[in-house]
Amino acid sequence: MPEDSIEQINFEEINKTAISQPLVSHMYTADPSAHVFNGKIYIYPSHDIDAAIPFNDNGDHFGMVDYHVFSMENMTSEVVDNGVALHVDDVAWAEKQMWAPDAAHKNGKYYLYFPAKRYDGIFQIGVALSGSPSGPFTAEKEAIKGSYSIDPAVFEDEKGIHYMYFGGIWGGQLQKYRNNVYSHDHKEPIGKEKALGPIVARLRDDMLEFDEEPREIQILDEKGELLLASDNERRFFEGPWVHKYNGKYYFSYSTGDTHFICYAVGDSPYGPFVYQGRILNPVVGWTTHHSICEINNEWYLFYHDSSLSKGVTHLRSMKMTKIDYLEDGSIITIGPYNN
Ligand code: FUB
Repeated sequence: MPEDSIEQINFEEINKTAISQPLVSHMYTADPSAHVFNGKIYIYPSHDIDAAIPFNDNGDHFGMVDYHVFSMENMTSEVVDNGVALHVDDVAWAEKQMWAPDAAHKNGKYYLYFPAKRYDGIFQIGVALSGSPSGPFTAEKEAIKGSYSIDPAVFEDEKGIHYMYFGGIWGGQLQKYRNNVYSHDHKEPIGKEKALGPIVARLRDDMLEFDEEPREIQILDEKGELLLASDNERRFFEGPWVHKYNGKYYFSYSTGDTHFICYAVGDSPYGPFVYQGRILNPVVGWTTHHSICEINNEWYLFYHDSSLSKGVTHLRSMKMTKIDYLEDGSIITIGPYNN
């Protein structure tokens, strides 16, 4: 959403028609990754602040410095803020911009995965450990070897194998990589060039490193062709997430500059995934970012918007709403303001 359209929005009307309200209002939270651990709901969002950094296409104004973990006994109970779970000052390799995190659980340990900028301005993904899902977490000394870009999302399959999905273009720097190698000269593909895909890598058994070379995921159109760079209403921008429903892998993501959450479906955690449609129409604020979580046999979308801050793009609030599937497995598109 262009910044200059903010004044046109009637926030009272928006709030009246919104399908859900912020989960918390004592602080700004975004990019919520939700999980059920030991029968309880845990949400791992970004913690938005006003870092007084001017807006730009690199997203430098998203100057977050720490994470809080939120928990809920069930879908209707109070949302508990468990305090600071990890601060950038306690991460040796990271300088700034603690962006969208995710978490995983294995063998009684909890792992917080997070992107941050190193001192040379390059994004990498780190991991921090805790004995509790709500933290506090202790970060590993180095970022995950071979990781790059932003927005880690970890999916666990039925065999207990974990896969990390990551990547985001523009400020997320994915366009600077080809075959996992950085070059300042690489640019975002344009026009009829193939769009860049998100990246996936299986995690090692100890959850601290990749167990294989990261590989690029293919998102195909209905004819089996890779989505093109010019197809910006469908191509991957950032915010990957994977869930499994009725035996199929659902890969969902943000289209960035066109502000949709879309999804594509495949038969393997590595894809290819075939584009299916939109899950969420644009929200107030430029970014859109989500997670999908099954809770008591129902499926929920966790997402954010900037309505509480009256449209300030980097001051967002996490929300949740139910997802409905049709019999053929397609997801009914959600209009965040009943639109
Ligand atoms: O929160 C910072 C960035 O904004 C995230 O990493 C992106 O997905 C977008 O939501």
